[in-house]
Amino acid sequence: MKLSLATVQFALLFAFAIGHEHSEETQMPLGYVKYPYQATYPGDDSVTADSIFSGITTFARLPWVQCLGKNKDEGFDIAFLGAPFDTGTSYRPGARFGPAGIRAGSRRLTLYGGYNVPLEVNPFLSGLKIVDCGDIPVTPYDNAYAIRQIEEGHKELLHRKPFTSLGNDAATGQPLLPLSIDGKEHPRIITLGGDHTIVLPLLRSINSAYGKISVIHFDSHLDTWKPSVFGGAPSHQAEINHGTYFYWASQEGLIKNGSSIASHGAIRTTLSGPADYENDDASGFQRIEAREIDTLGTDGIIKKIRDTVGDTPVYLSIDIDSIDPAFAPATGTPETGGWSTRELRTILRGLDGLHIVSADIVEVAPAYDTNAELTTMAAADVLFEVLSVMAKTPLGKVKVLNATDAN
Ligand SMILES: [Mn+2]
Repeated sequence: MKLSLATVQFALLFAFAIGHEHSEETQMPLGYVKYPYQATYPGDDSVTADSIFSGITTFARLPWVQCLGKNKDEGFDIAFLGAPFDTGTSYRPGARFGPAGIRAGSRRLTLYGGYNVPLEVNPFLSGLKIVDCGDIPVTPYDNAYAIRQIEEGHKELLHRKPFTSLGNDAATGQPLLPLSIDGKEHPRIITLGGDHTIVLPLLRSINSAYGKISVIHFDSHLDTWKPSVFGGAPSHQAEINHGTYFYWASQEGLIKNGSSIASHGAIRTTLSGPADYENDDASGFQRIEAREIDTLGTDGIIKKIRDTVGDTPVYLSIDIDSIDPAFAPATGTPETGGWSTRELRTILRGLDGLHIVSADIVEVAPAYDTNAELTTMAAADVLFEVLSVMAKTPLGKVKVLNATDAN
């Protein structure tokens, strides 16, 4: 039987309706979280306290929209969406609490208004409708089912008409055309993981709109491992985990392959042997080792990434373990010798101008964090850079009349 998200939702709604006939009437209004920060008094158009440190937590205090539930017709331009899945983890579990942790780490993002000084943009005031869609319902009991839930939840949002249409190119005044293969405009989704397995269903969803996609992948690990190498694969389901999802994505033709188009950054894992790199090559990736930052600097790293992906539409996946555990200890498989939070943020800002169609941050496992919320704060700030880059560059291009016009 095909398990559709709609079926799951219907079942959940039905179960809920039996026990709570008047839930719609008694539930507090959902749209009360204001941006920008606005202190209000009881009765002054608010139902509860709404400040940086109180109220219900959404990413960066953005409005919560039940995109997969009662607000399924509401359009948006960029959505934050949780995928609380961690049953594909090889070492430390706990990333199912990543979405909630990252939201908590993001509370202060808009305290001063959210203007990004180096990128010269305030994504929250860029005219785009940016929302927090809450989490995809994900079962912790059945990985195959959960992976289907993540794909269908993401796909449902990805194929929603954006709130803001593309309009015209700021430089030329010519109309912007979508970058998708279906010719339609799509909103952008920033997924809060979850362990890295979620990228397989996310790329399946992305494929439905963009076809084979370039990938920029920041991680200390390859994640293109063959199932026989990573985990031993006692069953087919066990073959799909947070160390093999890129192998499968490559096998399924989801990634632009064989054309030097996908890029790993911050690699520093140990290997089963040099053959792991040969397998990684076969999956279509170019590697940037974490230690290259000592010789190339952040500018050199940025250049390597941009030379690899060119101006193709790109999906961005960030494992928090690309950052050194000194700065981001709360993760599933920590590796020392990583980049600082500052270095990763600088490199992400270096992607300014690229067409990032969607993104994720994964492997944030808050149970291992410090009391100072180092990791969840780092994750939120990293996403602030991603959001800023997205807000600056619309997902469209002007029509190229001949080959010499292309760049
Ligand atoms: Mn990793």
